[in-house]
Amino acid sequence: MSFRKDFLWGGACAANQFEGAWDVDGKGVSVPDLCTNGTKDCPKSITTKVEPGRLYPSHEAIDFYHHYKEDIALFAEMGFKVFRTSINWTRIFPTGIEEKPNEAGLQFYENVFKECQKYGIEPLVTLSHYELPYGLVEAYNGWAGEEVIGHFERYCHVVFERYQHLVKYWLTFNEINGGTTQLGTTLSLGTVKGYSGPVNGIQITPQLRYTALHHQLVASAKVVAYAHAHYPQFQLGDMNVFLTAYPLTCDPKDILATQQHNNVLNWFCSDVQIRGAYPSYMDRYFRENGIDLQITEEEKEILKKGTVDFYTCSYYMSTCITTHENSEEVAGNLAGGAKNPYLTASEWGWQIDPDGLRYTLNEIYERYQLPIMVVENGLGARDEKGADGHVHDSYRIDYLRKHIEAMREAAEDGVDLMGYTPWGCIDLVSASTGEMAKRYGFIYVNKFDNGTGDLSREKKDSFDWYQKVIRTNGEDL
Ligand code: BGP
Repeated sequence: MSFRKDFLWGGACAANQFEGAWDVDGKGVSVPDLCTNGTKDCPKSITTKVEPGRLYPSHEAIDFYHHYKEDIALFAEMGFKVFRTSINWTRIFPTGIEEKPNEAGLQFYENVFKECQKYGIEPLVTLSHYELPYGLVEAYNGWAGEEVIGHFERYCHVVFERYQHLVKYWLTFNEINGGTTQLGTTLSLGTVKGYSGPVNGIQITPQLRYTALHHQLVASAKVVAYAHAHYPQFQLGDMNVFLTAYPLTCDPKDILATQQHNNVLNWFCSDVQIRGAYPSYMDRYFRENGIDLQITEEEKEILKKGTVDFYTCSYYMSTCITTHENSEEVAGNLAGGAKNPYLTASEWGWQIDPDGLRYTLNEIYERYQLPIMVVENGLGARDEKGADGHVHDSYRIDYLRKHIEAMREAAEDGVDLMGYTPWGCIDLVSASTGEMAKRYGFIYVNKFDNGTGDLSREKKDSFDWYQKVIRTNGEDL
């Protein structure tokens, strides 16, 4: 057994990390546009609130806005069946609050999706990928304000209507479970007004964080139910960052700590979005962390009605959990936790674990019995051009090959896998570092952190390799 015949091979990007053109054609300011180290175009009062010191060239990025035809042609050349991208909410509603959408923004995505259609590429669209309009931060403190739900619904209704004949697959919030962690707060919840303390350890209270996340879960359920009612041809998915965690030792205390860690971080959001209700294990967590969510009966009904059709996640790494002191921590790993002695890590401390992907996919499928798509995976690396002027990224091929092998094993185990979109299929701006230097693409973009580069595109070795993988439906790796 191997991959399904209709397996969706492709790649993934997000508007704020690759489009650039941050203020053209009526686009408003979104949260990531402000993470720019005091760029002159940004209101200074805001940049001091949002991670100053972090270079975030989302303003120009790789200028997909003006290169989309060329880029989609390259994706088509690789044989993409699907292209995951996101709609930047502020192109459609510049502050999030307007009653009427911005036609130029709507037209841009129509052009992009039609370009995909030209090559038979199915768009997979994330409705919100770290792109909250800053107007909604000012007005309501981001997702902490219940009012944002209504604004999100209006935005979704408009794009559903406009793209109903061009887009079938939708994801509501990128890595929604990132909002359970302090780290995910700024970009995913937009609650940048309510924190105090050091900018790199953004502190907002657990109460505020989980309130904001609750509003996202309700908003997601509302638009999923709406889409099911109005557009039966749509398929809607959730999207989680799956940070697989193993017990560091066989001490039962480590096993328990890992279970609890996984419940809150890896399962809570998808349990709500797939099973339609808050899981009981969260009651104790909320009690012990001073979180009091007044969930109304009406909201419970909404959550029950708005469950998704398929499960998606990003998967980059795994980590270990332990109750034992003096274990070695992993540096830079998004998941935190203890170092796994059996794994190597990327330069950024992300522990590379293809077997963990097979394990994780089995766990997810066992729990939900829904089709699964791995919508992000890949190796961030500092690509250097060889003497012949080309990037020979055998390390990336090696990483992807092992993860595709693991997916094939999972399919053999019985997991219903529907597709795979490796992250940053064309080089783009890194979300965690704000740099171009951390590259993931099959396509190299001549753009550098010091602002230089002519934005030209070049194929890396991985381009031809991935083309072959797609052509053989994952047989020839
Ligand atoms: C995920 C995000 C992406 C992406 C990716 C790689 O968490 O959904 O937006 O950036 O991680 O992370 P990074 O860019 O930090 O290397």
